[in-house]
Amino acid sequence: MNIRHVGVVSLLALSGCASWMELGGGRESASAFLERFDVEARDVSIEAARAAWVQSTFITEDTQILAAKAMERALAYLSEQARLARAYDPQSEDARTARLLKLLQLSSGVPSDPAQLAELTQLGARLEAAYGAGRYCPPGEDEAACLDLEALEDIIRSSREPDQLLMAWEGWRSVAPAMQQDYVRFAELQNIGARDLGYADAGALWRAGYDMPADQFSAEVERLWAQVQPLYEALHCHVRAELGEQYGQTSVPQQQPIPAHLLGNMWAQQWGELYPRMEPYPGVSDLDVTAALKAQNYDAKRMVKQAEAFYTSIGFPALPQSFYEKSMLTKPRDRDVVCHASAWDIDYQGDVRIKMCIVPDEEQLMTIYHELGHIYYDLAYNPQPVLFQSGAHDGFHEAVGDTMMLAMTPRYLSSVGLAPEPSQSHEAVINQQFKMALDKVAFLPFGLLVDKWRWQVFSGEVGPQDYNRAWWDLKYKYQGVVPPKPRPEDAFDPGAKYHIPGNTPYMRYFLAHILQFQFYQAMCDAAGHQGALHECSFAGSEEAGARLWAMLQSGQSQPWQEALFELTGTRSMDASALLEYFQPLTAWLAEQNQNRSCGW
Ligand code: X8Z
Ligand code: ZN
Repeated sequence: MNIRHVGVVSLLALSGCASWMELGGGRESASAFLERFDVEARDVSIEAARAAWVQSTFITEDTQILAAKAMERALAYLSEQARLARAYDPQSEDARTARLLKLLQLSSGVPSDPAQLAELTQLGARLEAAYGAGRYCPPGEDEAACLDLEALEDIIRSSREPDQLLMAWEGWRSVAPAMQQDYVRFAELQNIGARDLGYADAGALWRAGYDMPADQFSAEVERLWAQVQPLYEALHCHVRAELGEQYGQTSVPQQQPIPAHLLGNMWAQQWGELYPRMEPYPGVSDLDVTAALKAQNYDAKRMVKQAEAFYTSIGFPALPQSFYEKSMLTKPRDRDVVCHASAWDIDYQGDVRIKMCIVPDEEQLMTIYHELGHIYYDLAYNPQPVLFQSGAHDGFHEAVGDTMMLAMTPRYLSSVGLAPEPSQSHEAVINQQFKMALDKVAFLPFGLLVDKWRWQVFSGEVGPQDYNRAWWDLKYKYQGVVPPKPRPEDAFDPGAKYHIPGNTPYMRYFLAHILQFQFYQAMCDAAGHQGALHECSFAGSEEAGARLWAMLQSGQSQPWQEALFELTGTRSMDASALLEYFQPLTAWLAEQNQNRSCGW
């Protein structure tokens, strides 16, 4: 059970009172059981969500304890219900009831021992808080010189001084060693829960959530990676050559992996920040959205309104007023918060919020689009029973907002005043594609490796002494990046990435980066787009919006293959839409790399 993203939890733990069976009622029908569960589950999960919201937006020891307690109650209720659900045979029920039962039966995965469950939720809350409140204090300086993640990320994004970059890169990682011991135990406890359900370990449980056998899912992931790997390697080759020119061949040796602190992102996961310094055709079609946001004095709320306007242009509803009242859009000055962006559906019926520390730049604007994708998914499936209020699979949830980003073509940006009149030249196309690839293609191996690491940790293939070595082995193998300097003995670098202490599964983002191109292609078709895929923007097309909305409304009520089929006409995830989109860039990169020796 992913305790941060539990989704469904509830208050009325039957353990505290006589169960309905003991009261002599006989066994409820499956549908009566599920109806009662739906009512009760809302109650406890809403309480847990409110406590988690307060913890994340006001980190103190007290909020941490309260959030852990609420989560513990919720999970205790949920696992008890999941246990009771196992008394029913889905085979003898109608399809809808059978799916609800199956989802509930598999929805737990926490230890049944109350002391272990309490320990699990406390560790979860403590890890989340440690990340959120993390700071790097340069040695020999006073408190005022300490830097939080946002300040350190700022340096990684904008500095071109290797020493500064190294300071920020190493500095942020200094928050993680203190987490390792907690994380070891946290993983152990999750394994205990998964084994109670009959899974080999927590990784196997996570892989089981995709409407197909877990082994087949692993094979699917490999297949998708094989489709996109050549494009990633071509991009890597070109970026390495460019960085070699900028920092010198000694700092960036060609034919070797790229030092991770030079890629403009704290985790080297998306490289879009490098764009201005390696624009393929300098000055052709200005795509500097950050400069436009700053020049026009955009603030956080206006950026969110801007994103909302995109969604309403495709026929999605306006956001509820409470969204603006209850969201946390900027970083409060007076307290620690978890700045990592997230979207929340507090009550399963319209109390939706986002939590972000928005500053006016392009990356943040894109993240707002991403978060609103989650919010609209929530709003669309709110009429469903809670057990169906999830993405068709978790990658679908992550893909919705990203699909909108693909439709933010230079023409669209120009129409909203964030870019000048677009140029139609081939040079302009390459510029735009290169910029998109720095985010979307560069991300793919990172999206893949985070859970490859976690799966190895859960299975025991990698023990605590090897956590860091295994992390960097994967970074080397898939991304072709290396740490700028040998890492210290006690380093726990995975802990410096939010989703590890935050316990959010990560393969969803890899899948989303494939799926979003499939969604985009289908929406472009619905919008009647003719011509090359990368030229399409479905902004303003209610036809495109209606197709997507229909899929969002179905939530997790059907296997994801069916949801995908309704939108795209195919039942499998496939990278061919991504490859089609990047065709012009693929040809251009092949030319650029002609006399280079690629790989590492
Ligand atoms: O965590 C996120 C979102 C919230 S679901 C901001 N993303 C991943 C990350 O930041 O590592 C979006 C892209 C990948
Ligand atoms: Zn997300």
